Amino acid sequence: MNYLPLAQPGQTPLRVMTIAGSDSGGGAGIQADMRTFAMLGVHGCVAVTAVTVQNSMGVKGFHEIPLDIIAGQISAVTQDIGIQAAKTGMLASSDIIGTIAETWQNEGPGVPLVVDPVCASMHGDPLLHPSALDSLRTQLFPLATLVTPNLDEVRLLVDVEVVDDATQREAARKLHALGPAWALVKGGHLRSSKDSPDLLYDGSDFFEFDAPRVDTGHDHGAGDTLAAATACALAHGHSVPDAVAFAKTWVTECIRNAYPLGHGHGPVNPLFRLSDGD
Ligand code: PXL
Repeated sequence: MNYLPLAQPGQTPLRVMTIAGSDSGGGAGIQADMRTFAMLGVHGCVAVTAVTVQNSMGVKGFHEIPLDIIAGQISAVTQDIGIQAAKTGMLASSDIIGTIAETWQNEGPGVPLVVDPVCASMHGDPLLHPSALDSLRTQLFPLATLVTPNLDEVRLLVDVEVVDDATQREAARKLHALGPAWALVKGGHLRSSKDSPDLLYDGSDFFEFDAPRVDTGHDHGAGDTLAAATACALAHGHSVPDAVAFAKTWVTECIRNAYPLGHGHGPVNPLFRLSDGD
């Protein structure tokens, strides 16, 4: 695959921030984001929103980080290091979303923001309080360059059951109406298709991205990885369709190279690039 250009040794790379939760099992969340950032040659910065207690079998619980510490992490980084893109993942609560939205309005204008509206783990364990859905819709989505829900998140956010191309388009329209510049409806969970068709919409044009569905049984962190890679490509100045195309290729390779871990689901594997001969 064609990668993003790397900084020269000693040169400061582009910086991308993840605003997301920690996964003690190391498969998803900020751990997944930082692996993709590193493997794509950007310097990753972090605002931790919550610390989950989890392993390959599921999420046992989580602790939310105090609001001033979340806002402080974002401001400390933007005011000193500077970032060229950011992504959000697990945000846990309505208060956390409100804090991030307020902080981003001060610190983030002009910086591309990818909002991955994480609601639950792949095991169905909640990662966002149901009362926070409205804050996502009304406070964070209008600030987003791109939102990247999967089909379960689409159902919760805009009440559309995506079963085919027409309903995927309806979902994209409803998501876009909530205010993001672009909406990506990920089709990875669309069981009626043998592929993984993603649909991108900017209010006027639809862009389709197809990739073969790779069923390894180990795809923990796939959504995080797609959003993280998209943010990296946006940091490099790519258009949203080009950034999504790049990220889709990246996550497909990460899924193809996933490995078993523990007794449950293993993670997608960005480290495949180390043995890629690149
Ligand atoms: O993959 C979504 C996700 C994001 N962030 C954290 C998670 C998960 C899934 O389990 O644990 C912290």
